[in-house]
Amino acid sequence: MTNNANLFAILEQTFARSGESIAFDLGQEGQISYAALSRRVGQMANALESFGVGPGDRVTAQVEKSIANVCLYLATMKCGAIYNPLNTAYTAAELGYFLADAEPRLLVVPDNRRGALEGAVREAGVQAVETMEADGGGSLTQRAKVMESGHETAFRQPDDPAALIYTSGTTGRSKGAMITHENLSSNARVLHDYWGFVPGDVLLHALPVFHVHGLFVALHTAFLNGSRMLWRSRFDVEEVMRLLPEATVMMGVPTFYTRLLAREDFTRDQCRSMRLFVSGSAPLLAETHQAFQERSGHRILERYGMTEAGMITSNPYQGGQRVAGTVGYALPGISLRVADEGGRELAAGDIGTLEVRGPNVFKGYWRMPEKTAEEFRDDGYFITGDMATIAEDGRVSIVGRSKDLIISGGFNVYPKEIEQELDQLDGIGESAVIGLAHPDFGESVVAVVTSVGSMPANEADIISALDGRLARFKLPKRVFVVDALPRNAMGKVQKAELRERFARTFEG
Ligand code: MCA
Ligand code: AMP
Repeated sequence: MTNNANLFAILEQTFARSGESIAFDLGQEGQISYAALSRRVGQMANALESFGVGPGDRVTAQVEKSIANVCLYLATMKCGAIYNPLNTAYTAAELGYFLADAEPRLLVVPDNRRGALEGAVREAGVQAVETMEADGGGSLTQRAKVMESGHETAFRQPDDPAALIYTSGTTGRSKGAMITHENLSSNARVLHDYWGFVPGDVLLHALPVFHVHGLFVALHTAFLNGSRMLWRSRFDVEEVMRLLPEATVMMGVPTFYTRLLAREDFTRDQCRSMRLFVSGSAPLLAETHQAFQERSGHRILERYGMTEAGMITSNPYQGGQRVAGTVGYALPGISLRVADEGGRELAAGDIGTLEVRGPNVFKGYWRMPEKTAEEFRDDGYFITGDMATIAEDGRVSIVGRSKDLIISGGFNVYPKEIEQELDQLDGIGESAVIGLAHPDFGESVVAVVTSVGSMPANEADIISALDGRLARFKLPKRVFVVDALPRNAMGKVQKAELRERFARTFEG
């Protein structure tokens, strides 16, 4: 059908052109061509429809990275439904909220999750629960295997949501960002062009596929290019070192690069066929950028984005400098400004909140019109919550965050959520959760608490009490017990003072 804005309608054209060339290279476990991928997506789409999944329905998936998982994502789009991926680290206790909010027609989880979710599934009125395991097997894949591969791609308007991605708020519960087909297709095309993808590019894919970086940025650019992907279920530094000589592009969070640098046997030689290393999701330290160049001969290209707006800025691929500590220029078609709290644009070089407008900016938060309204200006700019400067020539530097957020190894952790859990524990009076510099994760979660009652609070007990309630990456790596939290005259906890006091926690 012409003018179908469904992103899958665009991707299937490159799939058809790419035919028998390899889409996924799984090493010892074989290869999957673009033609085979198309067939599997068609079968999966028919399986989804057999559960009544249609345009506008949500499909929630908490599954490990696999080809079947990618087929599930693509098939959901093909049916015109909305894909809602969840971090595999979330506990069953955390999942209830997402199910109640998203009200999916279909939930896909590993079999060993089903029991713990029974109550939440009933309450949310989820109509079908199917399984998918880490190896891609499970009841959903079984069902797809016996289906026909022919399936017409549903017609979608540019503004129809393709995905619902939860991002935690500084206050209250997570918000589902509605990402439209146009958000995804405009961003994918811009990045494919801006980063100079060429025939024959091979992408090393070691990111998770439940977030924007691995699911959209990496997959979509490779798909548009008909590229082969060296596909790994997670970032394992040894495997990545082994595969790099076959790759031309890798996208990663800063931890990927610090882990490579920590290996003495990581050398220029491994990078001989590489064209581009991209970093994002968290700040890349200038010293990492420098050390990486010295060791590999490559200047990492740092870009900046967020769930609600996809990729926003990028250092230049060609025709300009990649400057360490900056995130480059607004991508084509995207407008940026730095503004004060009232939304007044500031002069070049002044620090303020970065605001963004363009075809990349999401439609709004799922069933939260007030929250959506709060985060947009009247003229359509979205308030990112990142503090930045824009130089005379348009170069953007992220200098901090106005939102209370910790980014640990590329995963976002909202202190408020951890504090709320801590405050419920026996023996804890009050708590403050802060992010501290960490050599591996960039920033790490640390809790500072006061003790009440006769039993003194104990670090190990506190961490194990949180285990099972919060995803492991959110657990404090350290807990300090203090007599009192520092507060200002207004009674507000002085987190900056705590960050200073405990700054050296992970040094050495
Ligand atoms: C794992 N652990 C973590 C993290 N990952 N703790 C804190 N922060 C983390 N990120 C925990 C594990 O549960 C385990 O604890 C312990 O740390 C050691 O795990 P390890 O094996 O070292 O971890 P790993 O499996 O190697 O993972 C580290 C990782 C991974 C490779 C950095 O976290 C990762 O792939 N991060 C990428 C995140 C990402 O894709 N972000 C993009 C978001 P225990 O033993 O207790 O279980 S999209 C975004 O931000 C925007 C749009 C953007 O701009 O891209
Ligand atoms: P998320 O909510 O997971 O989409 O994370 C988005 C946030 O990650 C942004 O608002 C920034 O705070 C941060 N971020 C992403 N890329 C960069 C970068 N290159 N430098 C600094 N912060 C970044």
